[in-house]
Amino acid sequence: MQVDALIVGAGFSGMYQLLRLRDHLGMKALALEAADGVGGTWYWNRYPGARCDSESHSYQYFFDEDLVREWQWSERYPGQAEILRYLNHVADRYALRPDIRLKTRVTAARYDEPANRWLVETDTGERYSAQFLIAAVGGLSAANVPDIPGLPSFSGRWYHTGEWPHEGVDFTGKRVGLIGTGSTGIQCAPVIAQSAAHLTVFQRTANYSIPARNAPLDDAFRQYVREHVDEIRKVMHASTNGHPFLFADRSATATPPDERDAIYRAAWEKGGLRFRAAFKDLLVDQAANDTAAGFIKARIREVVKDPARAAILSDIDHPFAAKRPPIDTEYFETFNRDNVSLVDLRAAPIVEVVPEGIRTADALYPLDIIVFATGFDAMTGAFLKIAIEGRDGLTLQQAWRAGPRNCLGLQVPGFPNLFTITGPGSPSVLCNLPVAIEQHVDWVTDCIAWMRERGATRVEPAEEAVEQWLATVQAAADATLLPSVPHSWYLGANVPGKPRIFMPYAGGMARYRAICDDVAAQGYPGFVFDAPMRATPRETGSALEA
Ligand code: N01
Repeated sequence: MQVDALIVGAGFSGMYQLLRLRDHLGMKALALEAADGVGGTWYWNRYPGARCDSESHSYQYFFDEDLVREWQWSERYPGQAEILRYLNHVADRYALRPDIRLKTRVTAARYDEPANRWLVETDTGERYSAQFLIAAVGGLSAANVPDIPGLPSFSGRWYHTGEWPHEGVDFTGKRVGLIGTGSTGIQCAPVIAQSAAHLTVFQRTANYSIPARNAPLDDAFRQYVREHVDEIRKVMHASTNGHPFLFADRSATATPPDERDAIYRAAWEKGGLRFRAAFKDLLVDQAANDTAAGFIKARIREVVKDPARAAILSDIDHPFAAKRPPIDTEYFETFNRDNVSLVDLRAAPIVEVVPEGIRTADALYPLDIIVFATGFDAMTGAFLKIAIEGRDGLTLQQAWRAGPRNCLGLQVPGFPNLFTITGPGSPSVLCNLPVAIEQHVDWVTDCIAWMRERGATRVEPAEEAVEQWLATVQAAADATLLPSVPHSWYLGANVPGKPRIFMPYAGGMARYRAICDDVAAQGYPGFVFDAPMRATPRETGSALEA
């Protein structure tokens, strides 16, 4: 089947890309989706307690103000089922379903240079040909199950949170082992503990978490959102992480300790990711960060009654928010329950899984169910799972062997007319994702429209621009504490053999948007087209610098 544009994925990004290309540019566009429903992340991540850490009024599309006004979120943070309902509503409201093929996994895509088309293969045997290929596959969609010896021998059941069974898992009367204390493990532990006979949490790296303070939304707040759509959007676009609040313009180190403590206490009571915005220097100054870290560790020790457990949970080895900061509902309180135990894997690592359960260096833990909340082959995994072959037989695996290389996180050299939505090298996972997604999709759509107006049929980034952008991404990371955590998935450290490169652009969403806007306004310097409108090298230099 021949189309103008083929989109891989029908989550937040794939659906919006389909809408923009089809309805705004009049292109024949088609989205291929492996699942048997739309929703991407929210289709797959059905684990107990799955909920978004972004506030619901900001975790939605903003391209259509009517859509914002008509959808009613029920809670401060939307749960998985509600987000999936929302995305299905979007699919229906904009009549996207006729142009989405479900249960169709893209397995391979090869660029045919003479024809200037992408030839795409799927697991259903169907073949597609498209001028543009848009990978809207998500940065956190390739599940990472650690290669623990003996796992196949386990006599119970095991599950990864990102591939959760649709029928759910009944923990009643079961001994459950949970591996992983990232955002996901911290969300699901309290919920599993409510129904399991016993929950054993296997902690490798202790983690910070801020109380989410989730609550039902009242009519007054919903009314406020309906009346302030434009203002809310403006704040999200001006903010570092795409959230509907700005970082306070004050320094933690310059604030007197009593005053600082009162600010932290208020932020703790308010809850959520807003805590991180209490001071402007938490992520750039170790001394400032220490004040936040100290405050949170003291709260953990206050909440957790058993001093030995409190010590293990608060023995955190990295700066606050230098790994993705989780938010929770009664996570630390869960360790006060009689049916919950905590295993410190730093003291005694997992050795193997045996038929009866998990054996660490010093004990055997009998289990009926193991839950892996062990994260994802983040940012690159989902792209690399597809056998993508660009010009001259270059595969994406080869091109990214030493780490992802691209320009603006949007285009890879040697892969003409391939666009990656929220790819590595863009703010992506550091941003409230719908904001990052809308910005990328709009940029791609505008670029294609610009090409069509000028008769260009092919675009890819110049090597020089890619080098410059990689340097910009590295410099942005180096200006923060983020690359200082050796075991962070932002660096690819959670997947054995993965190159250690800081992957997301850490210069902030607002700055990134300005760079992308500048590139577009200058006629796409750094990108090479097959029509005579190439930008000058001088322009190339200015637009992509940090
Ligand atoms: O995954 P993670 P996640 N043995 O990689 C541990 C998004 N998200 O699914 O830190 C023992 O952060 C690992 O330990 P360590 C969000 O962007 C969004 O929790 O590597 N432990 C860590 O504790 C988030 O950041 C929402 O030492 C092992 C955990 O598993 C991203 O998803 C909600 C291990 C993995 O933590 C990923 O979060 C939830 C092993 N072999 C999540 N291997 C929203 O709000 C790994 N671990 C939208």
